Amino acid sequence: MALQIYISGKFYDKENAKISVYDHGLLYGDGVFEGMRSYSGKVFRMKEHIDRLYESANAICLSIPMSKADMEAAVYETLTKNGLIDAYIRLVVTRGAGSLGLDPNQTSDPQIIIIADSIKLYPAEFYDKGLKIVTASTIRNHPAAFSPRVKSLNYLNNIMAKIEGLRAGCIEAVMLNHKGEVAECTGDNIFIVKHGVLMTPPKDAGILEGITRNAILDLAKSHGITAFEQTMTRHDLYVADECFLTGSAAEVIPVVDIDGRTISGGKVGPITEKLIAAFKELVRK
Ligand code: PXG
Repeated sequence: MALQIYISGKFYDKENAKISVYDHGLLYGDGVFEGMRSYSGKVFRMKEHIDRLYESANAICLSIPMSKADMEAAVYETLTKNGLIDAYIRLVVTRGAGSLGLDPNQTSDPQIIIIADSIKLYPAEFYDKGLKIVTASTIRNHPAAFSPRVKSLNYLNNIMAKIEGLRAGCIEAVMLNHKGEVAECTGDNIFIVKHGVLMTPPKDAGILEGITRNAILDLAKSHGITAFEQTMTRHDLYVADECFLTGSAAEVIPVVDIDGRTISGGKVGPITEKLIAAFKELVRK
């Protein structure tokens, strides 16, 4: 059976799952989304993802025409319909179809799309050997322009940084904020370890407050690892003892080279290893 895609209350075969070319989600990137994971049939930190989706929607003055409880039920229905247990779930809410022109008041029917598909992680070798990443010259969205805390359908900034990374032979790239401080990667948050202490840029560095990031901060505490939010520069990355990235799709992935500087002796560090194991255990629970 073809993959079943949920669109606003109905299921469609993958090849027939379509929305209007007048949808402002397409025309202007006017919409919000979430990416989450299910493990053994249970969605990891579903409430946090749904809350962030509704917060993102509220920030762009988009009212989602569905309750949070119904949204959660629709996510599980999509998983069940596709017989998926361990899956990646993409939730998208668009402004809906309207007339040409920016005016959101000329749109109607926000579209709710749920895609549950098999998991696409980075190639397995990177989890063992670690990633090489570079700093992109494209900075993260200026918080005074449009908050990077909104998970909107406007990802071009990050895509430009991703292209820079790919052209340098890297599958992820570090993005700085408008002050030149480390913000995050194009689709992942960043952590470093220095002298046994775990650090990650603060929310006000202009980042998406990742749900995996928060899970790692909690895990560090419960495993006796000192962890805090810390403003950092590229230099802090270069002299770090360990570095790793977090995201719903990536989970926890080690970094061993940043802009040509070897981190952690080119091997996965001990605290990174400990947290990878702790995260695996957490999602299995
Ligand atoms: N920063 C950015 C900019 C992100 O987009 C994260 C951090 C990690 O957040 P979570 O809550 O997932 O721990 C993200 C989210 C994909 C994909 O399909 C992944 C993300 C965004 C868009 C697409 O690989 N990661």
